[in-house]
Amino acid sequence: MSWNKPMPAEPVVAVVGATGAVGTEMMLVLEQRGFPIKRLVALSSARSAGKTVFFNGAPIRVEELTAESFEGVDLALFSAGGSVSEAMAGHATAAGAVVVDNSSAFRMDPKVPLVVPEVNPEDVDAHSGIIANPNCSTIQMVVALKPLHDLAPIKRVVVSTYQAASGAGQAAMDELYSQTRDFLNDEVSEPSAFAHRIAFNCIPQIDVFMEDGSTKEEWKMVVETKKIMHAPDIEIAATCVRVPVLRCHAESVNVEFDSTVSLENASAALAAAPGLTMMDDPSQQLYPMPGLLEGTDETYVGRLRVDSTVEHGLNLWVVADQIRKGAALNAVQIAERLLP
Ligand code: L14
Repeated sequence: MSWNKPMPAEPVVAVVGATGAVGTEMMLVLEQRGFPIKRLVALSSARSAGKTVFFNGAPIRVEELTAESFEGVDLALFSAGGSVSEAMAGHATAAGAVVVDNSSAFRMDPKVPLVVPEVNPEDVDAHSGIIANPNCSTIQMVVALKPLHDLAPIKRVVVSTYQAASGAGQAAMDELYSQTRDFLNDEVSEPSAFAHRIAFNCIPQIDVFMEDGSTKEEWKMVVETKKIMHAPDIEIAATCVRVPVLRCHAESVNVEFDSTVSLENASAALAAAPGLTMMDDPSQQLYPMPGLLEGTDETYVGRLRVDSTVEHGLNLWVVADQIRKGAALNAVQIAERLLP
């Protein structure tokens, strides 16, 4: 089954999870990019219903999300966690809304396109009501891998992530702040958003553990990258680590190609790639840093160099804002592809 209801030029847009870190950013990105909107519907759990959010300067009362919330809605941006998406996305599509879902609920469903507009924009066209927004760490990695893979097929990737608190939501960002303050005051505060103290620490666990000893976040980077890049043969080894940074993820990425890729060609291809900015000048100590790129829209690459320990290898360092390109911006870019 494919989707044959045309998207109006000025859709009615619902944001599910409108009071969360990503939902708030989604509304900001819609506003900043001048997305044509007839009416914005802000939806949340009962806990946050009744709050006021602002869109284009106008106050909007947040409504409680129910199965009936999608009447008259053309486009629904979901960012309220996997279980909410599982329970409610079907009600949205049944009401005629196209869903762009930021959770991991549908990403690996073969009927659901998983899209990074710089990499596989055409996959949007085959949707049957739901389009999935990839995991944040995957998004920024494939933005950088795609132009390289177009130069010579990538055989293997070894990635280690340095992930910001924001991936775990606003409460996790708040915990990083308050715990840091407590730590400096010699006070011990109990962790709640993370399994362990995040202030002055790194935690090598994001999401739950799988049977093979990897975490689900690591598994997502593997399977999602293959799906987005249409490259089932790329081998990927991932280690995902939470670091005490607010909202940009960084990644050390080691890439092994089938054949030679010169540093010059790689650098030129990355510099020309959409959504990507090279920030790479060792003589000026210039490279992207997660603490200094908050609020930006690009994926930044630096530290590009040859890995001479393998036949055709490169190393790079990739940084992007997790709430923007890693979530809200990518979702809105997908939504833009749906407009007539
Ligand atoms: O799969 O805790 O969208 O940083 C994004 C961030 C899951 C966990 C996803 C985190 C996630 C996550």
